[in-house]
Amino acid sequence: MLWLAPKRTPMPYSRAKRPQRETAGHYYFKDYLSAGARAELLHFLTNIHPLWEYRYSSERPPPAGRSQRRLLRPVYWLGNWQFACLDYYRPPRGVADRCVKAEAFPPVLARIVRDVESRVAKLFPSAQVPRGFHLNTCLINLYGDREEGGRWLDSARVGEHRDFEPGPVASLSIGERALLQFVMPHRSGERAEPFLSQWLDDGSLQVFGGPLYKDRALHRVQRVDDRLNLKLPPAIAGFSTRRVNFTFRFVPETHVIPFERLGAEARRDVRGYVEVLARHSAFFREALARAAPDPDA
Ligand SMILES: O=C(O)CCC(=O)C(=O)O
Repeated sequence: MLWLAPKRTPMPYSRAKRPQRETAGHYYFKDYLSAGARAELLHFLTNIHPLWEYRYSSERPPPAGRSQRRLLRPVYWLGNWQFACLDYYRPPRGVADRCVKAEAFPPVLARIVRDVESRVAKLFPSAQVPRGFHLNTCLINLYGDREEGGRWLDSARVGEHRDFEPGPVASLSIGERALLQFVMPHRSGERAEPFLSQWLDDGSLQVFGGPLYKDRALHRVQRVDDRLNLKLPPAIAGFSTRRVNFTFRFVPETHVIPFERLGAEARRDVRGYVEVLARHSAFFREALARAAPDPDA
């Protein structure tokens, strides 16, 4: 019997043309992490206390048309903390009161960052690496299932977005593999076909930058495998982690501000989070001690 392939309906591509697969600007190193570094990272993770932030401040109403929600996953930041309620770092306009000075990288991450920076210097033309480039920011994303009303729901994904920090970004993965996709900007509600899909394996390093991957394209985490029954550290009430991703980014130091020097409104927005962090962190305890007390407390 003749088997006919089903007729394909053409994808409704948006205004932005989908590029052919282009690798300049995207680099993947499958077995990057040594067993020793992996063990050190897992040990480091057992001692952090991530926050499960809300998207907007509880001090101010969400912008028109938006509603308050918790992020899909708990996070921890090193170098500087970009609180969701301060709307992250968005140069050129969104730079003030966005990046709050945070703890330094532990030795294992400092070593990795030195190596990644030397790879970046070799992989990217200097025009794509900003002056003073230094991966001084690390976002630790925890992927897994969250408990809601007695049920466990898979929330291991990230919607399409761009990382606005200037220059290349690098990401290191531990645990179950994740499918990361790059898509071109498109009309909202339209399903965008990826022009590059990359499985991010346990122990892998991905680096991307340049005009296509960093400036024009969006990326998303489409899904995370669930095959190995992993429960990665740290222990978090109501959350079970099967993948951890560390992304390294560059924020110019002039835009990183200590908690105590935040504007009054931003300080009010994040004070509760800093108080929670201070329960386990001398760094944030000292930041709180230097800040003027909350006048309403
Ligand atoms: O988890 C990943 O691999 C990507 C995370 C990501 O897209 C981000 O932190 O901006």
